[in-house]
Amino acid sequence: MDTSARADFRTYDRRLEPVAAKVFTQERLDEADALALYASHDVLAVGWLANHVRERLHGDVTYFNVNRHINPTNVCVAACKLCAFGRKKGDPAGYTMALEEAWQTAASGYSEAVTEFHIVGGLHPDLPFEFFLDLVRGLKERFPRVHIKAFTMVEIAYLARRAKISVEQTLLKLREAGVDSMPGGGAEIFAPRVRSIICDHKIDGQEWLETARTAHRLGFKSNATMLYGHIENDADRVDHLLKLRALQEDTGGFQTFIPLAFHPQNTPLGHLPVTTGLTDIRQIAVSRLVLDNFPHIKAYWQMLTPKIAQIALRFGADDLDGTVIEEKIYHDAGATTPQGLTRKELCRLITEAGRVPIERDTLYHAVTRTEDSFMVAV
Ligand code: V47
Repeated sequence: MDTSARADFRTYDRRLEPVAAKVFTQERLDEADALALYASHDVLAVGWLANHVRERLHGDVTYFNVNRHINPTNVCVAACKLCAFGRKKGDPAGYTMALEEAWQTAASGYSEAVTEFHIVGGLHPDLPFEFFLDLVRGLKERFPRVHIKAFTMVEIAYLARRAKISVEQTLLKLREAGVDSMPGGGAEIFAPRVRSIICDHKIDGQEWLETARTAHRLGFKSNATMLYGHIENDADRVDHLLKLRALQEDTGGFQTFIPLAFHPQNTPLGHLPVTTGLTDIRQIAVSRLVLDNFPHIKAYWQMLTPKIAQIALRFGADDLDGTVIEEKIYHDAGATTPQGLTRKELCRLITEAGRVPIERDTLYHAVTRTEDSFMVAV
C-alpha cells in the first residue's frame, strides 16, 4: 500500500474516501466507484488520485508525437448526428482525394519528419477496397519509415462489408499493404440508447469491440476513444469505460485511451452546449482511474485546446497528441484551435506543466532526432 500518498490525500467528499482507499491499494474500481468519481464536486481530489496513478505508471514522463492527419474523403453513407465532417455523395462540399493528391498531402508538412500518418475518413459508397490498399501501398513506398495508423474499426467493418470478405481478411490485406496499427475513432458511446441517436448508421458498440478484438488477435495495436458531452449520462460513460477495460483484459491490444469532447457546431446537435473545462478535466481523470489496464491516457489538444490539454497532464494524462498539421473533423465542427503545433510548442506545454517531454513513435518507442531525420530507439 502507498502509505505516504494516502496520508497526503485530502477530500471534502466522503464518498471519495473508499474509492481513494482502493486506488492506494491498487484494487480495481467498480461501476459504483466510477459513478462516485463522476458525481463528486471535489474535482481536485479526483484529479489528485488520477495524477497519483499517472505518476506511479510514468513518473514525470510525458509523451508526444510528430504526426500528420490525412482525411482522404469526407463523403460518407452514414449521416451521424454527431458529425460535421461527413457529406453525402453529390454534395458540392464533398471531396475525395485522388491517390496522387493524398500522397502529396502526406508529403506536405514532412519537413518535421513525421513518424506517423493518422488516416481516417468517411464511409464512401463507391471507392473500392483497392483504393485504400493502393493509398496505403503508395504511402509506404514513398515514406517507408513512417508508421501508418489507419482506419477506425467502423471503416474496417465497412470495407469488409463492401469487399464481401471477413474483417479478418480485410485486416490481413490492410497489413500486407502497409497498415501498422489502428486509431481509436468511431467508438463514440457504446450504449445503444445513445448510439441510436448520435450515430445510428454506424456499426453498433458490440461490432466495434469485436472488430477491435479481431485486430488485436492478429497482432495489431489500436487505440480507443469515447465521445462525451452530448446526450449521454454518467452511467453511459461508465458502461463504455468498463466495456473497453474488459476487452483490454482479454487482448491487451489497446495502447491509449482518448476521451473526445463533443463539438456541436454545424452538427444536427448544434443546440447542445460545448463541454466546460471541468468536465474535460474530470473525464481525463476518471479515465485514468478506471482504465487501470490501459498504459496511456492521451490529451488530444485539438479537441481540448492546448491550455486544457496542458492542465490534463497533471490530472492523469501522460500523452499529448501531436503535431497533427492539418485537422478537419473538429474544425468542421467549430473548433478554434490551431491546425497544428510544432515540436517546440508541444515541448513547451509539457515542460511548463513540470513534466519531461519524450518524443515517441506510435508504439511508444522513444525517438531521437538529428534535425529533420529521426531514429527510433527500440
Ligand atoms: O470517431 C466526430 C469524433 C473521432 C465530432 O487514435 C467528433 O490516436 C467531437 O478518433 N465533435 C475521430 N468529436 C478522431 C479520433 C482520434 C483523434 C485523435 C487521436 C486518435 C488516436 C483518434 O472524432 C470520431 C468521432 O468520435 N468526432 N465528430 C464532433 N462534432
